[in-house]
Amino acid sequence: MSDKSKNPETLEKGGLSRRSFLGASAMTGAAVAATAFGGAVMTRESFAAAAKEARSKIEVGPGELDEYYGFWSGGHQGEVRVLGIPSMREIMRIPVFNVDSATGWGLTNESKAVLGESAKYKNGDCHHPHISMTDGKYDGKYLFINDKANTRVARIRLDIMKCDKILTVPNCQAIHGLRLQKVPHTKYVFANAEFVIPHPNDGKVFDLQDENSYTMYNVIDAEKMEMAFQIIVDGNLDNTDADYTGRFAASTCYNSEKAYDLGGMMRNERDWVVVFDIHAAEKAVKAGKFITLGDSKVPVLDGRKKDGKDSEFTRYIPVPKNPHGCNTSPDGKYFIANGKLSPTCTVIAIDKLPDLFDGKLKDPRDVVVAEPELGLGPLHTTFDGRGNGYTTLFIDSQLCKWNIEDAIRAYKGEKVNYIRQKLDVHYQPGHNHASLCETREADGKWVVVLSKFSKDRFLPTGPLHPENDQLIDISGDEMKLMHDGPTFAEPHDCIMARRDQIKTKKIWDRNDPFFAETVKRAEKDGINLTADNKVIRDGNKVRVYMTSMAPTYGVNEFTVKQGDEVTVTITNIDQIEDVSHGFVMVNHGVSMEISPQQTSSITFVADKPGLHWYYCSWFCHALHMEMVGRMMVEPA
Ligand code: K7E
Ligand code: CUA
Ligand code: CA
Repeated sequence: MSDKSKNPETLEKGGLSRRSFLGASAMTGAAVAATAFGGAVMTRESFAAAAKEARSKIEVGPGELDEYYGFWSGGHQGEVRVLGIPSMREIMRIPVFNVDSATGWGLTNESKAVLGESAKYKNGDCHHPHISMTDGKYDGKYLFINDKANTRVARIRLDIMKCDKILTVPNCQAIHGLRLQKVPHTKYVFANAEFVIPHPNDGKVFDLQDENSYTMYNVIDAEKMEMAFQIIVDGNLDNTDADYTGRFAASTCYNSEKAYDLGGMMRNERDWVVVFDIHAAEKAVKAGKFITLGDSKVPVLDGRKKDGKDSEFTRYIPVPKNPHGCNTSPDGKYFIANGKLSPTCTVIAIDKLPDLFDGKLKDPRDVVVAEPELGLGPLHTTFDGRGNGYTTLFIDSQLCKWNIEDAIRAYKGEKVNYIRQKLDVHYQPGHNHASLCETREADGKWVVVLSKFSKDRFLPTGPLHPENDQLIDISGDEMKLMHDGPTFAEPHDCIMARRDQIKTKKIWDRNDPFFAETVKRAEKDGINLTADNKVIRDGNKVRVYMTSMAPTYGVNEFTVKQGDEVTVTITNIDQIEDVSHGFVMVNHGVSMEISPQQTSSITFVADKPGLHWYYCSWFCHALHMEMVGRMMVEPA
């Protein structure tokens, strides 16, 4: 460890006092410099010593299970990944906004039904995975995640680890920040639409300063996965989080300028955090005080200031400058906005918010109780449940541990050093996430830091590098780097839950709603899916029903006419855990997974005459290679 990482004083002299704010050229300049010179680096000896100790702590031997589930966003790759902590082993991938060849996600009828209209998009960009909660603790039921690229929110059922609902958020562009209501339970998903657009967006107005150009805060019914309501805001929206009373949520805004270019977005020294009074918004919706936009029936509330006056459900708290992350401390006391272009974090006291909404506090800055200087480029803060925050410093390539109550004392003018430690991370960290940190049960054991640059940490892979997710032990007074974990583009964020909080099924339930529509269709055809092997002709539509049991399909050959639309429906009647089958029709772009007791179906056109083999793609048996069949296509 370098001296710099141990002694905040040194950094104070060498770093922070350089400037209190970064301008456009400084921000880009500093980022480039840090990238080019590799940021701060540990010596080889100190790293080797640390690594030795680390190995004993993170060792999860063959056959042993990890302590925590980690759910990683797959970024612009579009999936969710499941890791074990502390081993950082990848356990599973859950396709969501991408197309996946192994499971047939985006190819099967069941997954296309989940994707709905948006099945036409083959890409996604997910950032923020969050687990549903009851009374401020993970209940293990769902995981929600945003898609910035195509303005969607997805829900994953954690009992089967499959995506079961996708909602395209109307009237908006680019869902970025996403968090869940924590208390009394996750009734709502809160989703920030990032970009300001004209309303209606019909090509007649392009001016972002127009009063009908705005973006909205989106409140989604988590159980129905339907829009509950939307709130128009001033400026734009970046990240969000909710409190532990169920009343408030807060979002950062970096583009209060409503600018369209870099210089414009950095013009103001302060942007803001917008706080939403969810209860007041619900009341306004109930009272019918909303508008609707275009064909959409979603209630829309106006949360903008009018003639300098606040709406009944929003307050704007000025904070420096282009803030990014928004994080609620697990004691429920504070919203913390991360300054990005300011070296500070702004600490907002949630118990002062009722007075701000009631008008007892006149100046919105009165709810700010601390604004500690932490280092260059603070992006996200996480917590250990012992009163400390851990903030990623993008430009400094460090994780800064600081004490929240000491920062509050310093803000009042006391001479206290609130910085506990700075640890080099490799390199340019975005999000960080501590175990259970979004709940009352934050246990202060592990932090994962998601670094954007890996540079020299792994065997080279050509111009495109992996990210580097570092595991840090925070259980003691000192943070200790334990493990580098290369990941593919780009886990913006992750979440960790205790392994006992996630309960999964070993095999499918035959009544599972995931394939209930397919079962209904089969019943209409008079098919008993677990027993029948049958080909049904319906004009130029052919429906092939078959079972699978290692190592055979119930139907080993069928004949169709060139141009027929063929739907193959397979029910895996194996009852044995882990015996998944696949179905691939060669040269037809057809592939799917059929796990024990699951029914899967896929539809394609038999457009080529001749013999076409199909085979099982999931290795299921010593005779797996022999698990095949033939489709005979007669020329039209
Ligand atoms: Cu900071 Cu999308 Cu949460 Cu990336 S976001 S880092
Ligand atoms: Cu069935 Cu491989
Ligand atoms: Ca700004």
